[in-house]
Amino acid sequence: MADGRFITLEGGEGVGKTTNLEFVVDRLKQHGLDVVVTREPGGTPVAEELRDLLLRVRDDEMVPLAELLLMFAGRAQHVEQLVKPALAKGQWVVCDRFTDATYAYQGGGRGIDDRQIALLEEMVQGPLRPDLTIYLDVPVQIAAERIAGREHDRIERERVEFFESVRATYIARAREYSRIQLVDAAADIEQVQADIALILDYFVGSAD
Ligand code: Z5A
Repeated sequence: MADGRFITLEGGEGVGKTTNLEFVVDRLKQHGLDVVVTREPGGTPVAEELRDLLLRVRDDEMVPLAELLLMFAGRAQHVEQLVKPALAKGQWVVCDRFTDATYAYQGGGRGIDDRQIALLEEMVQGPLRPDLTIYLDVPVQIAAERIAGREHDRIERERVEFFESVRATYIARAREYSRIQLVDAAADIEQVQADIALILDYFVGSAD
């Protein structure tokens, strides 16, 4: 049986991950692939409960280390119960956010040292890393305008500087890791999806 592949979608809030997730899945299915769609935080019942805990707006402040550990607690459940078994069955796993988001939000945004994140990444994932990451890049102001009318969760209520640091971290990681493909997602949706299609078709072609 052919090995599965692990594809993640990343970006700040409002960049179009939800909008483009379905497009990614359909494109992979057109290639005849068996696709599983999931998300983080979340993806399994326990991890979805932790997601609720992480994103719910409350009066009591959550300290950055607690936020980091909860992200990885949910990831441990998700990786063991869903991601690894699906990959072992030869399925292609498409995940809305993964550990690059931890480096961007808890690292870039909250200021937690990358080495602490890397320790947890190793503990929870072992050698598992995404095979391909599509990073949707949109300037913070434009993304904020796109989701202006929505109710914001706990993390979405952060200041502009927080989201600028998140974006800068994603861009730096896209320069560092060749698996991370940056897409200009401020362009119109047809152009964004044409760019995503090119990346996916090339990736699928080279994965045979
Ligand atoms: N988080 C973390 O801190 N650490 C971690 O390790 C992980 C996550 C894994 C939940 O993520 C939060 O968890 C997130 C990071 C944190 N918090 N924040 N901020 P999420 O993925 O569930 O939530 P989100 O990032 O806030 O998703 P979102 O708000 O739903 O945004 P989106 O899915 O990227 O955007 P969208 O809903 O597809 O599009 C937004 C609007 O723009 C919509 O009206 C679209 O029609 C429109 N749109 C989309 N594309 C275009 C283009 N190209 N042009 C014009 N308009 C467009």
